[in-house]
Amino acid sequence: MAHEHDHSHEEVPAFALEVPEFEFLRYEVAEGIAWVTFTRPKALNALAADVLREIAEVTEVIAEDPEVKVAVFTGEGKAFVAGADISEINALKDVFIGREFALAGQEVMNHIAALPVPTIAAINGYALGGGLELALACDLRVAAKKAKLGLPEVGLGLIPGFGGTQRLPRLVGVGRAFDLILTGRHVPAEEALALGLVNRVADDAAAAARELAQQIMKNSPVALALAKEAVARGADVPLPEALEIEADLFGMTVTTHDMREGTAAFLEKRAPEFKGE
Ligand code: DAK
Repeated sequence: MAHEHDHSHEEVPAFALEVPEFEFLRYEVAEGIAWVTFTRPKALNALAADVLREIAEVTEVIAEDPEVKVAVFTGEGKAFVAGADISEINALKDVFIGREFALAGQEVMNHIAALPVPTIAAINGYALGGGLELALACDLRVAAKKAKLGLPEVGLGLIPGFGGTQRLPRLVGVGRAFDLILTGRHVPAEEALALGLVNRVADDAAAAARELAQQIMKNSPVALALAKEAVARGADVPLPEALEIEADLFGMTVTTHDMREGTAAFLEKRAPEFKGE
């Protein structure tokens, strides 16, 4: 069930969400899952500046949409996203503009990472350069068997600039990150699974992402948001401070309706009905 984009009616219900028109992606919400599909398959969904702008916009829509419980990013055609747009990068000359370019891209990836709902990259095909960096900004990654993942920037005389040199070692460890970043090779899905770079490999990435989202959505939405916050904030600070963050957020769970309901349902041997409160 997609959101209606019809703005022609005078009377818009108070709860209706204003969804902007997108040119390079499709936004749909069905059964609690927001699907963001990149729709520029002729350019292998490369992240031109206009595409990055739309991704930033769609993260705002997702964050404000109360119907969304999980967000999935995926691509049309044979690529998830084949990187930043090489033709735009080729025109860059100035060191400061280059830096601004990286900061702008990083900010978009940060918007994805900061989404309050769990996020999944359904990697349907090539996830290279900026495409892999986008997938790394998601909480979970599922890859189609035929997918290829990599950071080929050094082969272009570049380095990853949308978070790849930082998020990849945090996810898979420095040694494995060096392998990918220094060779620039395309890693097949099965190897990506062994490296811990993806969480699942399946014939159909979107179907696997839906299944994963459905498992996640059985749980308390409040607990999911707090768990995500604990992992995200804890990852950037020393362990003693990280454990304090965990304790603070744990403390918040005990005041929620969802915790009363989840624990009561267990004791009463029934399925919980979470309200997300
Ligand atoms: N950008 C622009 N166009 C792209 C593209 C890309 N990243 N990737 C593919 N395309 C275009 C191709 O040019 C081709 O266009 P036409 O010739 O049809 O007009 C079309 O998409 C189909 O691609 P191919 O014909 O190449 O398709 P194949 O199946 O033969 O090959 C491939 C698929 C994925 C192996 C190949 O397309 C490929 O190697 N693509 C480039 C992958 C890549 O190197 N990606 C990393 C880009 S670097 C920075 C910050 C961040 C970054 C850079 C700088 N600064 C701060 C400065 C991040 C950089 C990157 O992401």
